[in-house]
Amino acid sequence: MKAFIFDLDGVLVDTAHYHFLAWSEICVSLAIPFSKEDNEKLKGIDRRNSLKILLKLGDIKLDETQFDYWLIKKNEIYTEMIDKLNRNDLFIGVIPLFEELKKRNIKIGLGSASKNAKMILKKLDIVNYFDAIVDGNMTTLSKPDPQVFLLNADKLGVQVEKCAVFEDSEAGIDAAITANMKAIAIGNDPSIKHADLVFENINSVDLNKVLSLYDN
Ligand code: B16
Ligand code: MG
Repeated sequence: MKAFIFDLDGVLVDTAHYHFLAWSEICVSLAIPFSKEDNEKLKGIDRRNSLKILLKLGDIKLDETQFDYWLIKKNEIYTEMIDKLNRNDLFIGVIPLFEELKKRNIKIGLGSASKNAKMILKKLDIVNYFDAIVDGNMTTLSKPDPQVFLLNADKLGVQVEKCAVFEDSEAGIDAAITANMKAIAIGNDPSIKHADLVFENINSVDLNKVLSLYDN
């Protein structure tokens, strides 16, 4: 039994861009200099830890109440931005790949750091494709810790060596490697080049190349 576990933001849908825009607004309010390069360090990192990274960047200290205020604010901005998300926003190639995996009896998992993952899957109308969903509400440790993927393998009942993880973030690729799973990078950022395979986007995934990573 094999399983392919997909990250959500930046792999199946371009919500990574909205995370960037929402954090940019927060950074303007807090006068933190924030670039696209800085944003790479936030990909795959949960909300709390993302804010911690940004505060360090701006050398800012907040008390707990202020910290929670900006967390809530960021999520309000982000969820408003993705309010109109629908099936057309899926990256090209997602549905054909999922259909092919179903045909081949390869299980499909979702491994996302996002607490909004289920809501997004519903908007995209793809919930039914997944054999197991693990999101930021079910984990206590953020990527690069492998918890999100290990929990997924457990739910799927598939051995870690038989799982391939599709990720756009350095933290996610590192998590997959630590989990002893096959690490498939999606995108062209230099920080994910150390994956077992790299594809520019989900539409260019070569299934035979991924399957050639398996012994059988
Ligand atoms: P939320 P993924 C991650 O999702 C994003 O890459 C990351 O930028 C975001 O901070 C994190 O989810 C938490 O998201 O604020 O919606 O709970 O890439 O692991 O699917
Ligand atoms: Mg991602």
